[in-house]
Amino acid sequence: MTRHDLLVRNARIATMEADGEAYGAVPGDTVAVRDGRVAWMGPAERLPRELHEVEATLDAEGGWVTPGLIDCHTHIVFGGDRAREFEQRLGGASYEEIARAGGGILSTVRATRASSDDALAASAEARLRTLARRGVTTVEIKSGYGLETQTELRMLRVARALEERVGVRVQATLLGAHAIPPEFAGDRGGYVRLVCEEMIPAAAAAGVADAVDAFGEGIAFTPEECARVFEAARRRGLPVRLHADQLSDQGGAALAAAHGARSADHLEHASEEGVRAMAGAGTVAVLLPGAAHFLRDATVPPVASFRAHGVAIAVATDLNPGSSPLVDPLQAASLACLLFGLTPEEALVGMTRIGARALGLETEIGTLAVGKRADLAVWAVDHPAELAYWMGAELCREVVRSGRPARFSS
Ligand code: DI6
Ligand code: FE
Repeated sequence: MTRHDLLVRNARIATMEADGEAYGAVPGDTVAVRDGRVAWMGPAERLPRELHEVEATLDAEGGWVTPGLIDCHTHIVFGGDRAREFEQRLGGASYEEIARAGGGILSTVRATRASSDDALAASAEARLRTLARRGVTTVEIKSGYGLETQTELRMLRVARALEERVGVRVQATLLGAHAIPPEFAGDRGGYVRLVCEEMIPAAAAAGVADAVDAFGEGIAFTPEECARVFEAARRRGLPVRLHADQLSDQGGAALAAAHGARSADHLEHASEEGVRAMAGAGTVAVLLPGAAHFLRDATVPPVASFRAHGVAIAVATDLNPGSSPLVDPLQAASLACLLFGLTPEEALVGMTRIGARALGLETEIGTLAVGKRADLAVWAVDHPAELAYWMGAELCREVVRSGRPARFSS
């Protein structure tokens, strides 16, 4: 027996698998874990004999057990904050105006370049611990506030090291194409070449990136520039994703699909044609309602069209200092319902099963199924819809990662 064996008792079980009961609910009150993986689920009286001899048990006290939450789009590692810009925006300045005046992402770039690795790690760790306490067991973290090879790699290393420090599974994504840094103002082509010819190869050689992302936007990178970044990523065998059609329709959804992107993210302004292309390519739509809320943008992504064409929908926090300082996965689920019209079940499936797909991890995590990693969250709720219903409640009773309870008592 190893300490990765565990029995979760007195639980109600929402597997988040498709094609069954709502929330993938299954009968039974017990989840048995062997060697960090789900070995069996069902009623306690039918627990197979060989699974009885388990040292560790966890009493869910009648609450629901779900897969651990997956926050598949964050920018957790950064220096400083942008609270002053928040004041400016409330005074009437727009996000784009602040960005064009050299604030916005570039103000975080200045703060990040000036931060030590230890300072970056400490502030990111605090944010990640908050997410973890609130049920997150896997997080994707983007670079993108270095905009020079050395600092981008530094961010990716800090992100990866958080896996060990916090115990949350981390996927690191290179977002060198996030903004044009000041030293390349007037030489966009030169910066895109740096991303393609130096940054992506260096990140691939160092093995510090799981994927490559780009910010396709009027204030950021053109479709042609994003395409060049994607081609460089493909040459190094790295999967791609895109910040697409957030503030305007740039054809981002179709661009992401054409490059076989795992996901296109935001999509408030995505066209019908783009949605159809995503469906054809199997590209996941990652919705980020925290950004829409924080930027006070009432534009709603084409959710009915995603449903009609069978585009899978994920939901994430987009935790970042400028457009979504949201450190709460269930608030993201709640906002996805209230602002974008998702059902609570869609929002929670989007933070589990589909979040895993956006990261290419769907065979390992994202649902409760025999053989998958025993990453799970135990919730003090009577119905799974409560997870998207309460605003700001602390509902997570326990988190289990690969069969090990995390115990957040300290
Ligand atoms: N994700 C991003 O990368 C940008 N917007 C978004 O939703 C900007 C992040 C920032 O302002 O720092
Ligand atoms: Fe983002």
